[in-house]
Amino acid sequence: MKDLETYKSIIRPFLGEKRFYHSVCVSEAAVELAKKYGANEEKAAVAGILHDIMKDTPSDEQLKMMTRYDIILSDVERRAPKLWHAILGEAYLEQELKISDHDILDAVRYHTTARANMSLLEKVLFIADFISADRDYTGVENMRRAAKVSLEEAMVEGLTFNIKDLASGYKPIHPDTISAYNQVVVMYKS
Ligand code: DGI
Ligand code: FE
Ligand code: FE
Repeated sequence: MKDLETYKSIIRPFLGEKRFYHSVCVSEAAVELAKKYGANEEKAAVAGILHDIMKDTPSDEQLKMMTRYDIILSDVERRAPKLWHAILGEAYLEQELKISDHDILDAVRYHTTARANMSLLEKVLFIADFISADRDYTGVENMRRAAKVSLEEAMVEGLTFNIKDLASGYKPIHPDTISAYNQVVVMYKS
């Protein structure tokens, strides 16, 4: 694994100004959460800086790259282009950047949908993406409060926010998102 500054310069040409700044902010937020909740800080920083590496790549290019990496999309995934950057991101990091650390690869892969049985680092990145310094959506203060309470509280709030938002626009909800939601809600809210 290379150091954070090297990965910062690797992602720079892939991303616009705003997305690059977002990635730096998510990396910093992930380190803060890692410190608070005992995850590996170096892995949190790297996962944060790399998590959206494919986000500014045009959809048609993302599709071509996914074919190249033999990625087969489910029906829901095919209909939800916003999920592609996480799926493709993992493959790109593994195949091209030669990252072999599965904590980091999984954190990037599941940073958008989440899933059941997430690792500490997966949760840290998922939540860091919600509360990074560049975020200003309605409800961000509630998410920042929840992240101070516990990772589980933040997961419940984040997943509930996502599912409400998706359903209100009649968007398909990925089965991993539903599984993650059911698990945290059953464990921590009932
Ligand atoms: O890449 P970011 O914008 O930083 O954040 P992200 O990777 O969490 O992407 C958020 C987008 O992904 C947002 O527009 C909602 C969408 N999304 C998240 N979960 C699902 C989803 N879209 C669909 N269709 N289904 C999901 O389960
Ligand atoms: Fe993302
Ligand atoms: Fe992001």
